Amino acid sequence: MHKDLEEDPADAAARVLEASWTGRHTVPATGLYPHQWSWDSAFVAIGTRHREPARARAELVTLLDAQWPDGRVPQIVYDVERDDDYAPGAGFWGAGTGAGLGAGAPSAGTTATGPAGRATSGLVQPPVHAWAAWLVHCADPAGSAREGFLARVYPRLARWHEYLHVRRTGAVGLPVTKHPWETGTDNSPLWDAALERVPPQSRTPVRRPDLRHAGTGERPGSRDYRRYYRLAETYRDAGCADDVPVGFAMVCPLFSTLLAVSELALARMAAALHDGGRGARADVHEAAAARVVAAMDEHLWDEELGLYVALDDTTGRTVRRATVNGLVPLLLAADLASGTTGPATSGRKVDAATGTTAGTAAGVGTVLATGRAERLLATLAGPGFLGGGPYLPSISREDPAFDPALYWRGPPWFNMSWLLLRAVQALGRDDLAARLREHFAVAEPEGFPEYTDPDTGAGRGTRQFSWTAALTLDVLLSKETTALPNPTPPSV
Ligand code: 9WN
Repeated sequence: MHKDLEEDPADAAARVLEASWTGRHTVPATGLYPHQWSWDSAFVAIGTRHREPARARAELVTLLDAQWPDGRVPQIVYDVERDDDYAPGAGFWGAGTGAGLGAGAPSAGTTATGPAGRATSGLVQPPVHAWAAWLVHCADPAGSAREGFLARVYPRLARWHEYLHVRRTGAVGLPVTKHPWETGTDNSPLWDAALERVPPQSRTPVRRPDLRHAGTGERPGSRDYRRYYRLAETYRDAGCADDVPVGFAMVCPLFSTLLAVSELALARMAAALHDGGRGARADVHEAAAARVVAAMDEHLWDEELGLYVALDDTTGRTVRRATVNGLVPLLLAADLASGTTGPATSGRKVDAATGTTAGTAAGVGTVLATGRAERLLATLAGPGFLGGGPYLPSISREDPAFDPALYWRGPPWFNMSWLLLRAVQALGRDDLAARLREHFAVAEPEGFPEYTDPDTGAGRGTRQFSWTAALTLDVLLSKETTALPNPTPPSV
């Protein structure tokens, strides 16, 4: 576009989202990712709510319509018309044929089944949905009330979390991911050692339509892909039953944090619905969040690295690698609900001035153990992350696997910049917030890329990527300073 006709970045971001809207959901990218992805839709809704709140609500409702009877919210809801454009497709999961898992196969023993009539993957993605639903509600409480949005989504989100707590909770009391695709950070070195144990052979031939849209040096290698297929096949062939070991069972600090934040979002929803006499229980969700945070503090903290790490649930050993996943718990270092819901059942209070946590004083929301917030802030500002270059890399620059081009092994991602931005804003660290905002300044000029170079900010991966556009919109338009704000009062 000619300089004089340059669009406002918020308008440009909104146009990307408009172009990727199918009428029921938003695709992450029209070429590379032509279906509905679970956590992408949550991030998309967080941005869309500012200009099209009804569309943001529809985005989440569409996803939840594909929820499985066992409560899981699937990683991918396929558009069967585009099945050749992404692999593995609906056919891999036996869906779209009317006979497979994702199409509502009859239940046998421990076999899990998908939602009738919907073609989905059997895997899941990080549980950011309840948090997104609360933010969507807060942006337009009147529209939300008119549609009965909270009453509609709350029970489904509660069942999704119950699935994670009951079917996916591992030895240390934290949710376990069964495949790197479930972590959302697929190619992170956190999964390398566990993936090494998976034979790099699959019965299904590996197709790579993704390489039509991104360079081979930016995507996982073919050996990794064969392992991805093998693992997915093993899980699928066990009927996606969670009591059958598949050879990969990883606890991730990012996944766990999002579950805790989302539990607190459910607590806010429960409190709001309770007024309507629906009997939803805020204290149950607050207690669940507190349990997750306590388990993270006990099992995932790495004193030497100064952040949280992953844990291999099969061996019980931690994976001592410094990644952005391990910084995201900083979200739990602030009093998320900002003292506006009912009395707290748990949690340790953060000192607003220093950003540190102190003792076990009751506070609304759940915060990390003493001293952790300070350490995390120091690690974030240190040479591995923001101290080493302009943008927040996906893994520490000091990690031997750091690669500025390869996805999830170095390049900064906008959802990670957004999560950390929300965290430091809540802690009043304007200096770090300004640094993280710089990433969003390159989004529009670079064509809303999937991720960027960590030094130059040049776009990498696919372009017109929906969550990049959505979260840029949120950074430009949101006035919120806490993770779980109050509903916007109606304008007079
Ligand atoms: C597999 C859709 C998804 C994101 C993930 C990202 C990437 C898929 C892939 O794209 O994963 O789910 O094919 O690489 O890693 O976070 O949800 O945008």
